[in-house]
Amino acid sequence: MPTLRHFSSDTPADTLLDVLKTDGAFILRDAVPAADIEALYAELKPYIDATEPGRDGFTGTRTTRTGALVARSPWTRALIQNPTILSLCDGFLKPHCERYQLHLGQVIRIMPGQGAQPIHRDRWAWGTYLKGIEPQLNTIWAISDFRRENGATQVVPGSVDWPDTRQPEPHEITWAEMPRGSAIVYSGSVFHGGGANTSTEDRIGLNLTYSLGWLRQEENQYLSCPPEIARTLPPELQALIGYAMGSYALGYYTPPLPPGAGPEIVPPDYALRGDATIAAHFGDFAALQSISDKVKVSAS
Ligand SMILES: O=C(O)CCC(=O)C(=O)O
Repeated sequence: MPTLRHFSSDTPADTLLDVLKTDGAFILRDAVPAADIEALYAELKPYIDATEPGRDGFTGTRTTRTGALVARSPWTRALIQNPTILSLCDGFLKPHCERYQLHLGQVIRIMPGQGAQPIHRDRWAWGTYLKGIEPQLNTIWAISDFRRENGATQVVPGSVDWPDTRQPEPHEITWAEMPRGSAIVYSGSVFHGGGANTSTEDRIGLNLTYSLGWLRQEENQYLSCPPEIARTLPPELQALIGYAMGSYALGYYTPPLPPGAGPEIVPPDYALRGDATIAAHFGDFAALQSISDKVKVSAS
């Protein structure tokens, strides 16, 4: 059986990035103290308990998926900005975009009796159109211990370059066994899936994923965390969930006001601050300049 490598949070980012690129996944061990995981779970439990299971074999009829975590859970907000994970996003995603973004936040509770989820790639959220680029970096934080019997994630190390049509043989699959407070970090290209829960306890994981800022987010953050809640968040988190331009022209909007009552073209964070003095504009001129430099077209 293949294995996943385990690392502590103080491992150099370059080492972790190399493993992410070759193995497609690793375990970040004991990255969050037990007391913080307790507090996070206490905050989320009422929402988890009230969530109905999925309706099909992929989402899992004995699995619940709970979202809107940025809006609902201050502890999750901290985890989204975990410095080790953000430095990995810097190395893995930032070379391919002006800005990366939160793609989704979801508590996945695999209950006793749930069978194994079909093995898949998370990047298939965008179909199979994207080629030759890594669009996504993912985490599942262990809120309960992850054991093979309770549904630890199935992973196929080294499958990042496989054709989309290849399915793993049983001997190519391993399980992301880890104590609570650890996380599996995996690329959008690695084959994986939820494990079967043959135990009598729930397996609870917090799935936080990040994607290139020019791609559509899987969880629509503008609806899960609308401006009235987003405006209470720190600016870095506002930008991470999407209240910032994704590039020079990506993500602007026009406040739908009467003629002359407001600016015509503003970045999305205008919805949070409503700065009446803001001049109508797309994004940062530097973002335009960086595109023009690459394609050798004059921006002036
Ligand atoms: O919960 C897990 O272990 C993995 C879930 C997963 O891969 C998915 O739902 O796409």
